[in-house]
Amino acid sequence: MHRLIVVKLGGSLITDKQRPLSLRREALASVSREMAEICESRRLVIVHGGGSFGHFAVLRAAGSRSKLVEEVRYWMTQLNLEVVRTLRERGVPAVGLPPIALAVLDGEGLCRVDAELVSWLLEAGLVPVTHGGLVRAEAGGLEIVSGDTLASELAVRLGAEALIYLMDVDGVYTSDPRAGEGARLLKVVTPRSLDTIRGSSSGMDVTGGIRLKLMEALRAARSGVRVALGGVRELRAMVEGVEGRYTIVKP
Ligand code: ATP
Ligand code: IP8
Repeated sequence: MHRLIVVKLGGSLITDKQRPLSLRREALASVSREMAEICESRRLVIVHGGGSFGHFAVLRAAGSRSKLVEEVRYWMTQLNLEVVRTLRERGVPAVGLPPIALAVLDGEGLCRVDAELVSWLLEAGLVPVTHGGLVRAEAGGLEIVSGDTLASELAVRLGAEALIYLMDVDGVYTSDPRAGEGARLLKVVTPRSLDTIRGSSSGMDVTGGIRLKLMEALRAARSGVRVALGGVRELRAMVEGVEGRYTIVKP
């Protein structure tokens, strides 16, 4: 079997998280070209974030559970369709896969994915494209799960060669690189350095921003997956695991 890469396309990369419902079409097109290139040598699973669609939809629901389901399903489906369409235009055999059909939250609140379904799609030569959003909870009802969590769970369950978190910045910094001067790019993040990292997200965000991403990255790294976080420019280096300007996560 070909080696497998799981890529989380950050909502900060494919949308403008400062402005509701704003797609970054050029960024999405250029990342889709890179995805097509990865497909030439690897199997690929893509998870995208909510960006200014998902996080906006949650805010728009203003605390109503039924509105939350309605708004999040609608806007995340729209975003997923845009992502899948752009990938297909670049030659990637992308198949949208809503998280509600893929994952459940177990009794302990842990996210469990249907790895068999994803394996079947991969065997068929397809590229599953799921996203952060609503999943069923065993305790009842539907809950929001971040694409960061789905990506790490998929990478662990499918035994991925690498898990790559693509963002609109070059990796993890000592503090938010957009918030002012002085932020330094970290080459390596370990559990020990986690508490020294400052910052949250690039705009509207309800799932935990950079902190959740690092917790999920560490969880996958502990299971033996190679984990990198960075920008599109260094994607190939991250796929091959060679030196570059990005962050790696070590258990
Ligand atoms: P989504 O959750 O919508 O998929 P995402 O995964 O791309 O979005 P965010 O959760 O918004 O990403 O996190 C990335 C953003 O976090 C960057 O745009 C950056 O400005 C901001 N940020 C805050 N603190 C840091 C930090 N210490 N290092 C790197 N980025 C940081
Ligand atoms: O942006 C959350 O997924 P994330 C999706 O990957 C939402 O954290 C808020 C619907």
